[in-house]
Amino acid sequence: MGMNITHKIIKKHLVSGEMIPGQEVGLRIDQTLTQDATGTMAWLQYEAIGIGEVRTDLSVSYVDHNTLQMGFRNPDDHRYLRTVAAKSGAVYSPAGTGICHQLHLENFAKPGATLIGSDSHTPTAGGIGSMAMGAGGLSVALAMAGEAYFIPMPKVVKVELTGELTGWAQGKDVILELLRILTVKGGVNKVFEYAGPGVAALSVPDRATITNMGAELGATTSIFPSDEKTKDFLEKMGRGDEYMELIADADAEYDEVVTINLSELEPMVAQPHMPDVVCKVKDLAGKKIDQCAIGSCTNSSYSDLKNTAQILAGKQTPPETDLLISPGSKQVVKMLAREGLIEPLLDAGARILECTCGPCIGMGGSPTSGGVSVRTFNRNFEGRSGTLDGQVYLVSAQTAARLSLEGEFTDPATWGPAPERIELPEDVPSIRNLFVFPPDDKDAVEILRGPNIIALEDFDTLPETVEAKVLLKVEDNITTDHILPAGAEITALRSNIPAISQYIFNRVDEGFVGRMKDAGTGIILGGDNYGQGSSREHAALGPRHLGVKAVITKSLARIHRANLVNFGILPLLLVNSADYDKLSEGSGLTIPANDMTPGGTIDMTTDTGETIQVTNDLTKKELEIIQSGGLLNAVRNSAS
Ligand code: MIC
Ligand code: SF4
Repeated sequence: MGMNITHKIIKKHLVSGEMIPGQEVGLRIDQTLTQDATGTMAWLQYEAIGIGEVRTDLSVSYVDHNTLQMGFRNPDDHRYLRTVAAKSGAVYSPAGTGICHQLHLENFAKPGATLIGSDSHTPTAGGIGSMAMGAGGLSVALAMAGEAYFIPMPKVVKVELTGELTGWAQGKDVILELLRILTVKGGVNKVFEYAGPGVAALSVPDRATITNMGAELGATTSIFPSDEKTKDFLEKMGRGDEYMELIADADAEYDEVVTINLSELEPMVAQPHMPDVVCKVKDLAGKKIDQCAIGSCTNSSYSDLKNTAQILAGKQTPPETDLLISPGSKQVVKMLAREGLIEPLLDAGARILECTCGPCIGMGGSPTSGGVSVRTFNRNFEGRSGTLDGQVYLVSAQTAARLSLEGEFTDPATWGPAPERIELPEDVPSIRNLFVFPPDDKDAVEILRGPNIIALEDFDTLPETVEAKVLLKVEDNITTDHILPAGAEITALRSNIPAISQYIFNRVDEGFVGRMKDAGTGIILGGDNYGQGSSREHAALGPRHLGVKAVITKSLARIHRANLVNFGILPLLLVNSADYDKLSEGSGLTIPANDMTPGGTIDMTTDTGETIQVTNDLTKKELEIIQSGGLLNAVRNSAS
């Protein structure tokens, strides 16, 4: 029987387990990436493991999320990341060089390699045929130390692409269509593998947009074949020798199949406040637009911004509509500058920002009160823009550029001829000199810290019986942005768990932290798909610091579930979803934690004497990790 691409890569990297969907597999990891917002914790944990030099083929530490450097905390973080990378043999990418995923695609990602990153959009590198997954910082730290990465063996979904993109339809519209069909929880523990006659014409940046936003399906990752387009991209990036062909066998089997006819696609838009609330752009005609933002790891490539410049050339945005552009990398900016494409952007009224995440994570560029912001990003969760009642819509770069001129949503049928589909130039300029490669003499490097960089505390083992109250009850699809918001003020505290913990759930329920402090211990009750979105392990570390012992839900998102395990919080699943309604804030629960077995069911009792059954999907190893108080304790125990 033939193999699909996902199975080929997993087979080559398998260090434990069997490739049976749902069973735990351990994978050897070739490359890792970290970014500043999650990276300081990841690197502190890496130091705590005490391994010396990284044992991967390549580890890169990017600074792209918070580069505002307001006050000492943020620049101290950057200096720590630079020095710890040099000491540990990792490559460092300074603030402003570009967004981690765009830079990794251009400079380091390899077909057939495994990559994990402490950022949920690491699957961007799937556009070049890497098996690239988002992970918690501790999992990345362990991978840097040469340990395997453990995941439930995913199901493989074949996304059969037929036809060809026409008119204004772009790669972004492919993934928006998939989100419309499958929803934000449709991809948990699945890999989306793209195949079919429609693949050949899609450029690597278009493919990367699609695999990037596969994260919004909750997927383990998404991947494209490595073919002639990949070869051309790598050659133009000066990395032709890293090309290898990687295609599925003709008789490859898949667990599921979804078909999308590219010829039928038209410009799509995700409406507030979830990436799966998708409709056609034309359906919103007449809605006024206050702001357009072009950029982010989803849509900030040379082709996106060249098209933007072409669309804006000779025109100007109306005064009511702000236009912000954050290019994905300095390489993109160099290409635009060389071709005279910066001037039309400036003349149109665009504000060109640094090559960073910027407005995507609420680092400036927040919309006005209740303002409509049309963005080329991947997430439009409530409040993520920094404006709690901001109305964020997600579209392609070409759609955003066109709409920025109109100041309102209009029907694409009125937009005139679509911009050309852009190929990379033959002589792509290099920015390799901007990366800081590790020195030969690592002993001479001193790791520099700052007063806001606080080493991780030691956590207790799990009690035999958990007795605590439900101190927060939340609904379905709670994101890690709900659990711990981003933005400049809070993100500056990512290296200081006691300080950042004070913001846990503050936009959902301001009283939660106070209740946790009064009680000293507590339980969170969630609905379906709890913890979707970002990989930030602070959304588990913060609750752990406050004393949360268990998170009881109908279902959990993959990366957040792993983070709960890593920090010793019990992830329990209601056997009967209807029991969710029986519990409320203040319900007292007794959980016989010691009676738990992998996959087994236990009876919790409530303070009103009711019995509620909960189960778990933990492996033996994961259960042991939780019982020892988290993964760092478990690693230390096994070393002693
Ligand atoms: C995001 O897009 O939500 C982030 C900010 O990039 C996060 C990482 C973080 O919270 O630092 C992610 O996607 O994992
Ligand atoms: Fe940065 Fe936004 Fe991409 Fe996250 S989704 S890595 S914040 S650009």
